[in-house]
Amino acid sequence: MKVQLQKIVLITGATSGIGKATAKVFAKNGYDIIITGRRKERLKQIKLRLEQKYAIKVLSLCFDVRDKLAVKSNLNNLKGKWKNIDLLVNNAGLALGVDDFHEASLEDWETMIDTNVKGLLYMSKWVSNNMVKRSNGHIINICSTAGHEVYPKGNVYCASKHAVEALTKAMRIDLFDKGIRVSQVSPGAVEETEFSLVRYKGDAEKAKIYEDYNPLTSKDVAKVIYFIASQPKHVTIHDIILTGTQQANATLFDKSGRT
Ligand code: NDP
Ligand code: 8X3
Repeated sequence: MKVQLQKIVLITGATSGIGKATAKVFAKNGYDIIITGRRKERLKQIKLRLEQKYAIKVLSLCFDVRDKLAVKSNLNNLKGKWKNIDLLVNNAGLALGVDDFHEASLEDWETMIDTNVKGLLYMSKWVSNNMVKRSNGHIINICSTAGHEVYPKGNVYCASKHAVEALTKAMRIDLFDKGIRVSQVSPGAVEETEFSLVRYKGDAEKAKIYEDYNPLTSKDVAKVIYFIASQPKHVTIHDIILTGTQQANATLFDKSGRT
């Protein structure tokens, strides 16, 4: 069967890390893409670079996925071909803090839940509505090994990713008979991202967590997302769990040095 490529891809959180690498892979493969994030200048630069290098079209939308009304109005205001999103990559997300449960900050918890869970819900609700009308579409959620296992001091980040895992399944069972595929990818530790710097709130020393083992790179994950998206329409990949070879699960690392 001929592989059916989607035409319009929307990637949330494309200003850095996995989202940015994913935008590049899709651009390289000829897709027109919508990139989102809160940092306007970065979005502008990425749009310029991808359009020049790959001769594709990029639409950049600057909004916070936690802002329900901003999500709705940005999606409702899409014009022409951009209205018909064929692939939504729900990537925007973050961890904040590495704290024992009783000491963690309520504000950090709320930010993680609002971004990783509610932001994903807002995006998916409005995009899937349009997909159902066209009986076509694919949603790929970025989960984590933290969506399958919990680890010490990971409490609410792990819970938010367990929610993503549940929502991927819930969305699939409600959407599969309407022609919509729902998948997820669950990476372990990934470098070439701002994940650790964000988690440690800008403390570059604490954020150096990848020095004594080889984690995944953002490109490794982007390639897997592309693989999931480029399967023929009759194939749905439910989840791909991947880690660097020096990581065995959410807690077990070989930190004897980079191989
Ligand atoms: P980065 O910090 O590099 O990227 C996060 C992206 O999300 C940025 O583009 C950021 O854009 C965007 N973002 C964060 N909050 C918001 C918000 N409120 N509204 C809109 N955009 C937002 O980290 P990663 O690339 O690592 O993270 C991407 C996803 O991958 C996350 O869901 C993360 O949980 C997941 N993940 C990461 C792993 C890792 O080890 N790095 C492993 C497994 C999963 P901006 O700041 O411009 O808004
Ligand atoms: C990010 C990977 O191990 O920090 O989801 O939870 S980890």
